[in-house]
Amino acid sequence: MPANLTPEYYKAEKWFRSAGTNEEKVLALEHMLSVMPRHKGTDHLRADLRRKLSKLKEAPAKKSIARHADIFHVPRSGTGQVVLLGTPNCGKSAIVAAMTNAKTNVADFPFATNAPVPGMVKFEDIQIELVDMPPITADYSAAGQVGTYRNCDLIGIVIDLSADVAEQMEVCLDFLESRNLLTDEQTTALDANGNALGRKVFCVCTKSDIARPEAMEALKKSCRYRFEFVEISAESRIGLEELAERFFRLLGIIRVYSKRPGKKADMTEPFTLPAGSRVIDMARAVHRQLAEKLKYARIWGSGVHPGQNVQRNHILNDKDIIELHFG
Ligand SMILES: Nc1nc2c(ncn2[C@@H]2O[C@H](COP(=O)(O)OP(=O)(O)OP(=O)(O)O)[C@@H](O)[C@H]2O)c(=O)[nH]1
Ligand SMILES: [Mg+2]
Repeated sequence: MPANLTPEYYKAEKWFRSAGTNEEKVLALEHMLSVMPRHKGTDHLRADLRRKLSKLKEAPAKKSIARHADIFHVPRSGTGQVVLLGTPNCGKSAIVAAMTNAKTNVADFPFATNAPVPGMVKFEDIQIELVDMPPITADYSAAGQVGTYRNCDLIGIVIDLSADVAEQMEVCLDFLESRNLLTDEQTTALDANGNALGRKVFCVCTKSDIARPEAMEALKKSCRYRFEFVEISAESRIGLEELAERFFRLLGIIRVYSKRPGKKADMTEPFTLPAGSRVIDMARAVHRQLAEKLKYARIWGSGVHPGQNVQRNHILNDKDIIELHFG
C-alpha cells in the first residue's frame, strides 16, 4: 500500500538527515512521526521510525567524543549570541568582518565559509557575539549546522538586496520552518521537555549600496512573517550602528549598574539581565546567598525619583543604577 507521505513529512526527513547530534535527530524523528499520515500504508515506516527513535534515546553519551569535535557547537560569550543565516554569497562574512575583529573569509565566490566564525560586536558598554555561518541552499545545509541555530539567542536572516530577494527568503524560511526553528506566538513547537524549539528571528537586508530598485518592498511582500527588517551595507558601512542596536533590543536584555551606599556607582561593568527582571533578580546576580536577605533597594534611573526606595518586585529598566540594602 502506498504511504502517500506529505511535503511536511519530507521536510522533516530533510531535517533528520541534516541533524548532526542525537538530540537533534530525536527532535526530527518525533516530528516525522507526528506529521506522518495515519493509515495502513505507513504502519511499517512508523514502526521503523519508532525503533530508530528508541535506539537514539537509549544511546545518550556514546557520542561524547564526536560532540567535542562538533564544529557547529559555538560556545557562548558576551551577553547574547546572534547567528547569521543566508544563501551563498549573500554577504554574511562581510557583515561579521565589518562589525567585529574576527577573521572571516569574504569572497566573490559562493561557499567561501565552511564553518562558524564567531566575533564580538561592541554595543555601547557591552559585547554581543555575532556568528558567521556557511551558506544554505534549497537542498543543502551542512550536517549539524542546524545545531548552531538551535542554541543561539537570535537568528539574523541575511538577504542580498542586489539579487532575487523572494527566492532567498523562501530558502531561509523553508530551512527554519522544516526544522521547527520559527516561533509563532500561538503555535510554538515544544520538545519532549516542554522547551520551545523556536528562536527569535529577524532580517538583515544587506548590500543596500547596490540594491535593486524596490528590493525592500519586494522582500517584505515575499515574507509571510512579521519580522523586523534592518537595511545595511557592509561595504559602505551604512546602518551598522543601527544593526548593533537592533541586536541589543531583540536580545531582550537590560543593563543595570550596582552602587554601594555612600559610594559612586560602578559604571565600568554592567550586570546584564533579561528584560522584565526585578530588583530581586539583580540581587541574585550580585550575590545568590545574600539575595534572600534583601530588604529594599534605592534606584536612580527611568520612571523613578533619583534614589527612590523600591521593593524587591520592582521591575528594572535598562541603565538603572541600583543600591541594594540587605537586612
Ligand atoms: N557592494 C557590496 N558588496 C558586498 C557587500 N557585502 C558583501 N559584498 C560582496 O559580496 C560577495 C560575497 O560576500 P561574502 O560576505 O563573502 O558572502 P557570504 O554570504 O559570506 O558567502 P558564503 O560564505 O558563500 O556563504 C563578496 O564579493 C563581497 O565583497 C555590500 O554591502 N555591498
Ligand atoms: Mg561567508
